[in-house]
Amino acid sequence: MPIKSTPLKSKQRAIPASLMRGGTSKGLYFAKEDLPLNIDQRDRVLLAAMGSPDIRQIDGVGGAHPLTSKVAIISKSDRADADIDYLFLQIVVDKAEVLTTQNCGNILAGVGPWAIENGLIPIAGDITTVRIHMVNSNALAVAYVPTKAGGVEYEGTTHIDGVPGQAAAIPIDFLNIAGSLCGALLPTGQAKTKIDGVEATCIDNGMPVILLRAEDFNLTGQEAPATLEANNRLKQDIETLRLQLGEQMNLGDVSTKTVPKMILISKPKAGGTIATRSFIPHRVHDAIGVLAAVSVATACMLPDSIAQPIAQMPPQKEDKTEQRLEIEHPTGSFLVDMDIQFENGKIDIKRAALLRTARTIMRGDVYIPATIWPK
Ligand code: NQM
Repeated sequence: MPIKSTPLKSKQRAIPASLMRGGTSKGLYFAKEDLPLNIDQRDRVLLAAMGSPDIRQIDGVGGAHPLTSKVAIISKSDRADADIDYLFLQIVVDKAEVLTTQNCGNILAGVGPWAIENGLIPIAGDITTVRIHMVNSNALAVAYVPTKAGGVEYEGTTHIDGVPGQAAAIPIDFLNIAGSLCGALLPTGQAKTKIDGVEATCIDNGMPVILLRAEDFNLTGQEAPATLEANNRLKQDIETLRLQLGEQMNLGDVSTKTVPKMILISKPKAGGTIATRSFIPHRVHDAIGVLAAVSVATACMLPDSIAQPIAQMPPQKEDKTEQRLEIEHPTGSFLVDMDIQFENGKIDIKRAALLRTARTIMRGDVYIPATIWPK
């Protein structure tokens, strides 16, 4: 006999939520009004929903990895230039910490579909445009969500590396993301910074990242994430540089922050622009973050960065302003369209655009013990 869905007579607290894949990440998406207003209480609720702190997140829906322990909180925006506000929260797997410093461009990919499916944005033809205010970095993104047959269309023919199969493309444009958290595109004031005898490029075009040459650490740059994660000496050296450069990037003490990300760069091996291995900042990404890829692509175009001599730049497109850069990562590559103009020594970033896919996996209530947020 089929099991009928009946209201749960539970003493737990039920909170409406969707479990979604956004790009190569996964997490819970909430309406702001469904969570406590008080931030400490909100964070306790999110930790319980995900099952943190616990390396297996066994008592919650978190996937025991930073890329699957993420939350989006969404509401209507009061801004004239945005339809919705999106706050990203990283739920630390093994610590009782909820971090809001960084933004996440992968979870962002699910925000437009969620806003449409939950009635915040009306469908507007075959493609519904959603203007998103990214609260963490106070920057704007525009997502073009396929909505052909009166609902969000998830099936399609776009493959993104790091996700099996194909899905409907969600093109995303980023508008004013330079200096998103550091206040400047080149927060150390230069495209190349020397520290402890190593040259680095510190850049923030949507995500603060520090680029380092893989060869400076006696690596090829093609190592598997697990090999890099097992190299304790390397992780220590990279963290020492991160703590020092984090201060220089106007991020203060970054010992408990997830930014800046540390990215080892090397010559491309698969016909792309540059090869990467990203520490985010302690686990190694199986692919690369969206805004991290935009920051790397930007560095490849900057004279004097350590990335430019390594990058194999693609030919310019016909309109002569935009270039498509292919950022290689452990499970494939990531395409970023960049339009950067240089005038009188000034860098003018006109546009960064890319494609993601997303999918609603489950929708309903996530349950937490009532003692955490009494009814
Ligand atoms: O850089 C992982 C991810 C991210 C962040 C991380 C991201 C971005 O892959 O915009 O998407 O760097 O922590 O989801």
